[in-house]
Amino acid sequence: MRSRTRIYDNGLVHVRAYLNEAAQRALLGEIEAVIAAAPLFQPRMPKTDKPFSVRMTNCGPLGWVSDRNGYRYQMAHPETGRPWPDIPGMVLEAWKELAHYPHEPEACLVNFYEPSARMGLHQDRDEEDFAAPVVSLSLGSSCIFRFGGRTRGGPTQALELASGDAVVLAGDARLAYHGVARIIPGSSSLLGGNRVNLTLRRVSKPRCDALMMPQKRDQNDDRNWNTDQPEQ
Ligand SMILES: O=C(O)CCC(=O)C(=O)O
Ligand SMILES: [Mn+2]
Repeated sequence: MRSRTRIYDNGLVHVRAYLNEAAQRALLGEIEAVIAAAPLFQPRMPKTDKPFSVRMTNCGPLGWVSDRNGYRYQMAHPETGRPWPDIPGMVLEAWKELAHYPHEPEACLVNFYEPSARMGLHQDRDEEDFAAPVVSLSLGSSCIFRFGGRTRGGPTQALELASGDAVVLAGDARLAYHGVARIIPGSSSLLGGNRVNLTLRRVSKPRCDALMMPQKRDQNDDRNWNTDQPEQ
C-alpha cells in the first residue's frame, strides 16, 4: 500500500487522508460553530487595503488578522470585538499528534476559499517561536498547494491537498514560502465547491521550557531545547 505520509526534502510533511470522512464531517460541524460565534471577515492587505480573496476567522486565545495597519495576532474579533471561540478538541488532538511540540497552539486561523479564491506565496512569520511548527488541516475542495524555499522567487513544488489532508511545516519547511495556486472544481461535495483550511500556530515563545524539559538543557547552552530549530 502507498504510504499516506510524504516527507519532502525541506521537511514539509504531507499526510493524505489524515481525517477520515466521518472525522471530516465532525470537524466541519465544529468549524461551523466557530464561524457562528466568530463570523468570517474580509482581511485586507496592509498599505494597499486590497481585499484578500479568502475570508477568514480564528479560534484560540489569539487570532491572526490583516488590515491596512498590518498583519498581527490579537485577542478579539476585528468586527464583533469579542474573544475568539475555543479551539475544538479534535483540532487540539491533531496538533498533539502531528506537531511534536510540547506546548499548545495559541491560534487557529480558519481560511474560507470560494472556488475562485487563492493565496499568494508567503511565509508564516508573525510568530515569535519558529521552533513550533505550523500544522494545517484541509476540508472540502482540493487545491494546488505550492511551496518553495526560504527566499521569494525561487523554484516551487506543487502538491494536491484534499479534504482530510494534513500538512506540517517544521524544520527547514517552517519558513518556506507557500500558497494556494487554485481550488480544483468538482473535487469534493463536503463544502459545495468551497474549501476550508485551518492552520494551527504557536504565537509566543513558551516561558517555561526549563521546567518542562530539564533533561534536555545543558547549563552552558542557552538555546531552545528543541534541536530541530535551525541555528539563527
Ligand atoms: O490554505 C492553505 O492550505 C494554506 C493557508 C496558509 O498558508 C495560511 O493561512 O497562512
Ligand atoms: Mn501560510
